[in-house]
Amino acid sequence: MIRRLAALAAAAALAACAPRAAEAPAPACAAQPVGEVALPGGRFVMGADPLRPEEGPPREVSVGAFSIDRTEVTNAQFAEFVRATGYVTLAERRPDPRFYPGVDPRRLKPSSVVFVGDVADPSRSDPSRWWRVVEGADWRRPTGPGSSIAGREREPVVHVGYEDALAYARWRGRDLPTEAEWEYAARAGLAGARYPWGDEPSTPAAPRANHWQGPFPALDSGADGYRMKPAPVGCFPANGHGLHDMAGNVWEWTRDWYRPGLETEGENPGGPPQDRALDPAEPAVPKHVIKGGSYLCADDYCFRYRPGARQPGPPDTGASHLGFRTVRRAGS
Ligand SMILES: [Ca+2]
Repeated sequence: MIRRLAALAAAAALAACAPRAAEAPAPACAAQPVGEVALPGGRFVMGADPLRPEEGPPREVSVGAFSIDRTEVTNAQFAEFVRATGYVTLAERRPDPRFYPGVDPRRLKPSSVVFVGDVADPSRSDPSRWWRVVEGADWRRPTGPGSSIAGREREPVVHVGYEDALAYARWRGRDLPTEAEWEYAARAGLAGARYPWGDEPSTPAAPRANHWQGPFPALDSGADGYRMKPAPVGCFPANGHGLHDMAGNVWEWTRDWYRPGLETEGENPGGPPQDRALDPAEPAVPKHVIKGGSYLCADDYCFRYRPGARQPGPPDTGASHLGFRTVRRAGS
């Protein structure tokens, strides 16, 4: 629970019962893209044009050939995994008191971090106002008891911790991407571009990603068709590699350990070793890099639905805006 409560601070940077606002019609997305895309790999500039200190300095790295899922893993796909294996996610388990010294074991209950919103925090200084640790929230019950994923089978699975995502990937004979692989896939050859599709912003007339429109956390207008919620995967245009939702929708786990600044180098970089992982806001907890931003990213606050953006994710903590996709490396 300590980590989950502390995760609220990290979640703040990632991202209100906000007043109801007119919601644009959802973009047409009749057919769900499926399968994977084989990428040749190669050299590219990672962290190009950094807007925040942790995103740079830019550096040229190379990745080998790999395939990557066209979309984020969906609730339907994760349900198939659970049916086949009986897997129980971290959020569904009672946290082990050994890993939470100093916490009353009676407080350690299955739970996850849910965005609940707040309209009354103009300073945006207290993320606990719009995030809650909700007992009983998990991938099947995204907002807690009483909620369900019925009718949301095509949405990305959320409330999955790092080991949950990795277990799914292993079941499919695959892996989670390294940060370099993920960013190479997201940039799709557009060197230095701000977004996976280029430099022009997404607009309500031609939305390119599911993010937050309006002042955060007071009002998401939903001008992209999805107000304060994930979209079904593949509803927004693919990038040049045929990959959907590499910006926005939900954050995605990567294998790399997080440090505040790029240190990846050379060929097939995998980030620093675990003992060098560092989130300055919570130095005692090694965290993984998460990429891509989410439906909560607003231009006036988070603005991290960009390939170069990165955040630390506590491995034991899922959230209502965090999912993943998988890769398979050539020869593996
Ligand atoms: Ca949206």
